[in-house]
Amino acid sequence: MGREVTGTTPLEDSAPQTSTPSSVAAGVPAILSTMKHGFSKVGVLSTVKTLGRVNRFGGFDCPGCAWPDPDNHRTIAEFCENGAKAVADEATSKRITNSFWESHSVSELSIRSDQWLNDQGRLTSPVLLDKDSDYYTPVTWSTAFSLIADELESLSNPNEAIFYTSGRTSNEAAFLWQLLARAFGTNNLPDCSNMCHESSGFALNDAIGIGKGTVTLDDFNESDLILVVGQNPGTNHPRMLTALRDARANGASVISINPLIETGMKRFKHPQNPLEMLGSGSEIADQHVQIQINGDLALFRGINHHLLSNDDFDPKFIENHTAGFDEFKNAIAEVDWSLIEEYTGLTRQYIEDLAERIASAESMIICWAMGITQHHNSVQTIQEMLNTLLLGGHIGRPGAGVCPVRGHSNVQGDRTVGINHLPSSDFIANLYNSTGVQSPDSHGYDAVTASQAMLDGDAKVFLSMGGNFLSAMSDTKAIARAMKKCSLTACVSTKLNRNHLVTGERALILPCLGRTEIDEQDSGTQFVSVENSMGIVHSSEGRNQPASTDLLSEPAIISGIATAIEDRISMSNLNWTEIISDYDNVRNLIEETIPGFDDYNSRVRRRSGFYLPNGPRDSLLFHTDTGRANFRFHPITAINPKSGEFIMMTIRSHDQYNTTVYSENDRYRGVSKGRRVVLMNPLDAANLSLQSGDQLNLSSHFDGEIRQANNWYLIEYNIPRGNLATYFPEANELIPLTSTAYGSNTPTSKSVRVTVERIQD
Ligand SMILES: Nc1nc2c(c(=O)[nH]1)N[C@H]1C(S)=C(S)[C@@H](COP(=O)(O)OP(=O)(O)OC[C@H]3O[C@@H](n4cnc5c(=O)[nH]c(N)nc54)[C@H](O)[C@@H]3O)O[C@H]1N2
Ligand SMILES: Nc1nc2c(c(=O)[nH]1)N[C@H]1C(S)=C(S)[C@@H](COP(=O)(O)OP(=O)(O)OC[C@H]3O[C@@H](n4cnc5c(=O)[nH]c(N)nc54)[C@H](O)[C@@H]3O)O[C@H]1N2
Ligand SMILES: [Mo]
Repeated sequence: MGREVTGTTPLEDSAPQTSTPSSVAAGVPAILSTMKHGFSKVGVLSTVKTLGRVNRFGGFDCPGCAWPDPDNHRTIAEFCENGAKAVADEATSKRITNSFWESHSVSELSIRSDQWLNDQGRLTSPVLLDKDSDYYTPVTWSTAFSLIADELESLSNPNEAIFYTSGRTSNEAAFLWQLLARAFGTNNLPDCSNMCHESSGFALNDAIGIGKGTVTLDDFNESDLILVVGQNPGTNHPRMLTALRDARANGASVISINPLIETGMKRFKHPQNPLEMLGSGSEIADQHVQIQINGDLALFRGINHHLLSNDDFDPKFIENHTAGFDEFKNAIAEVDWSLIEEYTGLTRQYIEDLAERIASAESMIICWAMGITQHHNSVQTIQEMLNTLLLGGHIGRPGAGVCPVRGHSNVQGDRTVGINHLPSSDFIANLYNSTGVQSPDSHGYDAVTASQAMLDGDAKVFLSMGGNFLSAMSDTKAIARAMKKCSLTACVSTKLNRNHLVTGERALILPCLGRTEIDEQDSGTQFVSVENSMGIVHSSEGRNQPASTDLLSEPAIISGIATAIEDRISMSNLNWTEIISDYDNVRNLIEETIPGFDDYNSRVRRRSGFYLPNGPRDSLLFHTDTGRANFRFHPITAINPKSGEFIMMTIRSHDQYNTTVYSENDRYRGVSKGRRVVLMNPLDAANLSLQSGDQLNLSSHFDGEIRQANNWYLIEYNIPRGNLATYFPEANELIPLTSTAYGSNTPTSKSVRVTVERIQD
């Protein structure tokens, strides 16, 4: 029996419904939506119990996003609609049992929607898809581990194996995962941040010597001005709206810079505040800068030029803490305003007025997310925003700094503890001293180069710790070919996803415990730890009964694989079973390897955890080539559409978590009952004699190649002319694998050149 699978999402056969976008975020509809998702999946009583444990001291860390909790009052669990959905999705009472695998072939499953796949519930026991079979069948854990070990042993070189990580993985599991990869002999550790904030890490490391943000939550209360650039917190970081609301109440201004006027940036009603629920809510942004897609480098160049021309900068800070100022100043003494206006879609006057607002702020924070990191010039854009902060001395003082808002709840922690395809020599030496494992010093693959290696036959075993690489990566059809060329693909997962269906010759699904669940090991009940977007490390302990008695924890699965390999080849002198019998052992190894984790086991048991050291924030210390914060100059660029082309961004709807689709409802934007939609400016639509509801085919253009994806529904929407928006992951097949950001190699998910063609009915 062969398998017929494509990897792309199925077409939709009816037009979506549309309504006016909402004017206020959260409020009663958020509570109703939570109840609908929670009660239908988990049941009434369990929903209330489970939600009561999210982000409390002694409870588990919300798997929703990486936004931090207030340091001292985590006991009052803050209600968050989308956090609740993420929790309910894991705590669902539905199960995928052995009879499911008997009655559904892989070919049949592959034509189901992402929502349907996720709706089948939690995975409950390990299953194997054997050579030429179209059906997964149950296997024991020990068979699964030996099979992985057999495949790894048969490789001619350790670099033919890939160890992918997604950012829900705890510090403990992530540390062990990279230890396994390195003990086996490879740095092939691509991870979801390669598709996410890699551009931020790259730009910040080079400019300020740390790849993370420099603010704490308290800074929001002391800030004069907060820029939220390329980010939709109402959907993706809902608890950030509380911080923004409080900042406004304390006198800050908030400016949203975004091609869309996102509802969460308009007004917000806190669902736990009865007075707000009755009123019209609080205004969040006092200005919406409706910039064209990828115009941000040009915008900040215009701003910086204006600040310098008017001597609006902080000479003392620049003198004492920065390098490269004179070069930067000279390089931007003249700017081409017509180019800036063309790329931003804003007038010179408008940009100069904005610069004046920035000049008058005593303290400023710049927040950003995927709207900035997923373009060709992301690294350059981030460094230009940083130049704005450096000009005003907005680093390392209260109310000021950089705030790249992380996505997955522990993506920052995973990187901190060693998930990195480019390990530093210090890290390699420390790892050797603490574990005896000698990491190779050659660079491993990132997400893009790993895909190319699989396509070229240079990598043959793909192992993934969480995530859904197939659907999360760009160029879905290419990734599907890459997966199919592998001899083994094996995914450690909680829920069914498309990567389980587009596989190597053989495939394994290894079901694991989720954050919400009790983790018992030989020494007793364990907790894990995570790092949020502001560098605070804290514990997370599940309290629900596991979804099945056959689940293993992520650390136990890694230990199982490692032990099976050690049976065949000598890889390390580690006793993997002993290490995971008590996660304190893993934390001790982390403490010995990574600076900043002193007394890990005692400090992580403190109620609010502990802050990792942060040079720029703590003491204006910059571990850069110059020992100072670097001004960096880059020429203005933007993705230039050819005549007839649009620039398309691929974004998240309100009811999805990355590739996991909860429902076909994007409530704030007024789109429901369909996801295969294209948002287009009404004037552009009229120009092409199109209107809402029309069906379109989309073609993307890159390097002389054309990719086509058919049957999209047009929705006229308030978006700049020449720009389009579609949802991820449906549109990923249009994003070319080799179209990536300079420096960070992140797929350009927000800058896709496309043409549209109407389907005649
Ligand atoms: N509920 C929920 N929460 C999540 C996630 C989820 O899927 N669902 N995902 C998590 C993850 S992994 C991440 S990384 C974050 C993602 O969080 P976001 O970055 O907020 O997610 P996106 O939907 O990609 O939104 C990007 C925003 O950038 C804007 N944008 C696009 N292009 C440009 C541009 O060129 N310039 C500017 N200025 N703006 C632009 C879009 O209009 C959109 O508002 O959320 C995390 N939290
Ligand atoms: N076009 C486009 N593509 C994008 C983006 C975009 O904006 N546009 N965003 C990119 C970004 S920012 C990111 S971070 C990536 C996300 O890429 P990934 O992290 O690879 O994808 P997710 O959809 O978050 O992974 C979902 C799967 O994780 C598994 N899972 C959930 N919880 C757990 C757990 O606790 N343990 C384990 N082992 N597995 C678990 C479930 O099986 C679920 O099906 O996608 C990227 N892709
Ligand atoms: Mo992300």
